[in-house]
Amino acid sequence: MMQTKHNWTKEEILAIYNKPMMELLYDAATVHRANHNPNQVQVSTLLSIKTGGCPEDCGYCPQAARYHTDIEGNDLMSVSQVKAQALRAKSSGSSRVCMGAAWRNVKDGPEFDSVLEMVRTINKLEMEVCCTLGMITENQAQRLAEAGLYAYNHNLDTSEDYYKDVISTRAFQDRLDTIENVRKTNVTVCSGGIIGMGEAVEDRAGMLVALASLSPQPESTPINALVPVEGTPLEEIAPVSIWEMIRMVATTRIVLPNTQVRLSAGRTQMSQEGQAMCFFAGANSIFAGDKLLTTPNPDVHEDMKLFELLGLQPMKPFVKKDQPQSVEAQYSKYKDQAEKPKWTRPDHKIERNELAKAKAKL
Ligand code: SAM
Ligand code: DTB
Ligand code: SF4
Repeated sequence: MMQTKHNWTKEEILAIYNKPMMELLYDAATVHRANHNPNQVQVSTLLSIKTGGCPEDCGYCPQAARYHTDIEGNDLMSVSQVKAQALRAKSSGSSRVCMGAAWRNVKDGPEFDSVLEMVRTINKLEMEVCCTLGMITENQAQRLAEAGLYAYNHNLDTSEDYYKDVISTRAFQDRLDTIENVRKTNVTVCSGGIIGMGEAVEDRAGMLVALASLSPQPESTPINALVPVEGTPLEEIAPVSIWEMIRMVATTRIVLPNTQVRLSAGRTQMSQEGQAMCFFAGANSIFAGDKLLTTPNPDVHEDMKLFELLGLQPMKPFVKKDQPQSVEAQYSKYKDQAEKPKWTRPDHKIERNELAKAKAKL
């Protein structure tokens, strides 16, 4: 097996990203075939277990309380609701459920205990369980691992430089710290980002430099195209072209050869042909189901028709890594620590975020 390279420079990555398209596709497909079965695609279903009302100011996000968007907020779902949704996802061909909460960070207490129970419940359905709950401490990561969590999603989202133009309520380093906490457990890391937020191509390369330097590299990497939502600071940004998405997927595949590259938000804007090019370029996972967290996603039957057309098969769960054991709550060796983690709050001002916040108050 080829040794994974962790010390990519921005220039090296830009040189790949900017290759003539046919060469880029050929190179990416070659790396893909050397490391994965090109006819298998992993299918995940997203479940927003707690929607809206988030205290953060992420410029892309419809769930930030400070912006006025049309989404309907919800308190934490119950374990039985989550189980019913997971069963639906399983019957439609998903091998993984990813539970998202609009939290800045996890707080120990009854809500986190309930999330741990959701993790045990889905793991018992023989599905991979992923959570994306914001920043977490090492103790919280250990508790999720003990409950049977398979993956934790925490995106770097963009380059360290551009991060400061998108989010003012936490720092890029906070993201890296959470990923490091997850790495101290046997939970796999899912981390990627968004393109089409007005960043330069250099920022896309910068994000890949940071992801590639993680050791080990993330086991999965979502590539989202911004879904511009009315009321958010990025509402008016023009959508990225499919060619940029293909270049980003291909470059990610080359720089992170072993990761599952997930075609994430933005698929409703992509043609079947465009998505097929992304699969050829090395994407081997999708989010399925008619909703992402709050925004629309292609119909699952349409996705399955596309799979059939292309001869793609949904991947079975636990192909890459064995199913974790779930320890029941009463046998847990970890306790609430009522920790006060030192997550930063840089609180610098981002003009477009301030404007969107002011508009929401009118
Ligand atoms: N609150 C947690 C956090 O931020 O890590 C978890 C949920 S958050 C919604 C998960 C990811 O969704 C973000 O990191 C971002 O990559 C993606 N996301 C949010 N809004 C998006 C949008 N409008 N378009 C594309 N991706 C988006
Ligand atoms: C990821 O990278 N994309 C997903 C998942 N991880 C949590 C979320 C996409 C959200 C798109 C906007 C929305 O539906 O609210
Ligand atoms: Fe909150 Fe996550 Fe949305 Fe940021 S991306 S506002 S942290 S839910």
